[in-house]
Amino acid sequence: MSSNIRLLVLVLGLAGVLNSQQNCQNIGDIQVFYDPTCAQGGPGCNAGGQGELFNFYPPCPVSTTTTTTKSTTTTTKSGSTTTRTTTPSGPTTSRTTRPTVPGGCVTEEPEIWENGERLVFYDDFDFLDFNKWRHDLTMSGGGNWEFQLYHNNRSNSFVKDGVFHIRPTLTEDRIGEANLRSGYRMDMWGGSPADACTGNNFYGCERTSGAGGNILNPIQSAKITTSTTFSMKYGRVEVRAKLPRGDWLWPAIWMLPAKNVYGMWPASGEIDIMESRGNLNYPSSAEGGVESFGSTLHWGADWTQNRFHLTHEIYTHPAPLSDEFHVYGLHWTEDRLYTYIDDPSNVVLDVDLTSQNFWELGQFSDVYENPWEGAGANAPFNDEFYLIINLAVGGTAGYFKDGVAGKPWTDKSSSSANEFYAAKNSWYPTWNNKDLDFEIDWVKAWSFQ
Ligand SMILES: [Ca+2]
Repeated sequence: MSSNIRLLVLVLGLAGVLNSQQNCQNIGDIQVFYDPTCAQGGPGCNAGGQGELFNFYPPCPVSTTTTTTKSTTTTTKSGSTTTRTTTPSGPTTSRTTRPTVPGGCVTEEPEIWENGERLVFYDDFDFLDFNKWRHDLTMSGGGNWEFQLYHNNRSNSFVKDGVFHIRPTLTEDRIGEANLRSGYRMDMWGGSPADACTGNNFYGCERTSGAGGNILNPIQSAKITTSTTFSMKYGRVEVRAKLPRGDWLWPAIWMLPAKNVYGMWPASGEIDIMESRGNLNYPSSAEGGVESFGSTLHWGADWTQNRFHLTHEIYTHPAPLSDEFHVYGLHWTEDRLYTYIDDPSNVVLDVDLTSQNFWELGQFSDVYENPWEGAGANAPFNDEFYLIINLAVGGTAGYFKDGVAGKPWTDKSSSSANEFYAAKNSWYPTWNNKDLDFEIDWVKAWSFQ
């Protein structure tokens, strides 16, 4: 498996080198091919990187082959994509072709099967791959008036030694405390597509410190998503991660609907694989701190009617989840959705998607329309969702409960961020530890077909 992935990465990397006109590099012993049917670009480099003018490209793909080891095979075609499925699922190999070069040359992405499941997304974080992830850029606070802003900055999101880190920092360290407090206009609108603010709700793209008496978002952090690159319907997700330790940190691994086919949140659902509190001493009666995490489905006929408490479970570990890496998993079929830690047998949240539909489960008032009318018992969890990894701080939606563990702000206050920041001496020292970062070793997703 891993060698195939490395090969794919190698070929993609090679294409980048060979298509460059200016940055010829010595590519050593890597074999390259001259293929006139693929030659579309300008002058490239020769194999030794000496700068002679030839167009070298990775080899055109070899012929498509499909191997199945079980006898019952069905074939479906959709456009140029051919998929062969063995029933029941067993070790199979199939390939998908797609044109990538004008003129008909195609490249193949080998399909990788593991235990009868097809790998559809994989990132080992050898580098921060912007073809897989995009950063949110916003001060909107997740709709919860959380205290962080999200931006695309290697101080807050970076790869080191094959591990992706999200590290919270103080905004005052970038703009100064006086600017944090008053008269400083933070503009995240951006000037190009890659810079563009991703969330303007709740004044997410532009704020001025001191307006309304509030400081700017006092924390800088990061949120990455596959919203524009990858989504999936049914399958399995695993994320190997080490949770952050520090008061009022709120790390999460979750999924949102790619298309909102049943309407706005939470009508189209939300799948929270893992969310946790970074506090070391947070009472279990309030669902625990860094030794615990929650798995939750959010769904409802209206944002005021979110019935998440009916599909919510807490897992508590014998030790802080910041001490070691663990695998946080989701197994999602048409009939059942469950989350787990480390092994699929360690089930956390388990939701039967067949016994009743979510309209019945939620017992909604007739005041509301059923957004899932005629859509199947598992709606809204029957469409594409994309992946999200983020580290939030604080907020006023009740995730951190008023009066618990010395929480220095109240949710109903009109200046909760000020209250949080005024108590910096109580929480910032807890961030001064080697486990502050939210660390992700890898992310994998499989399809069952
Ligand atoms: Ca890794």
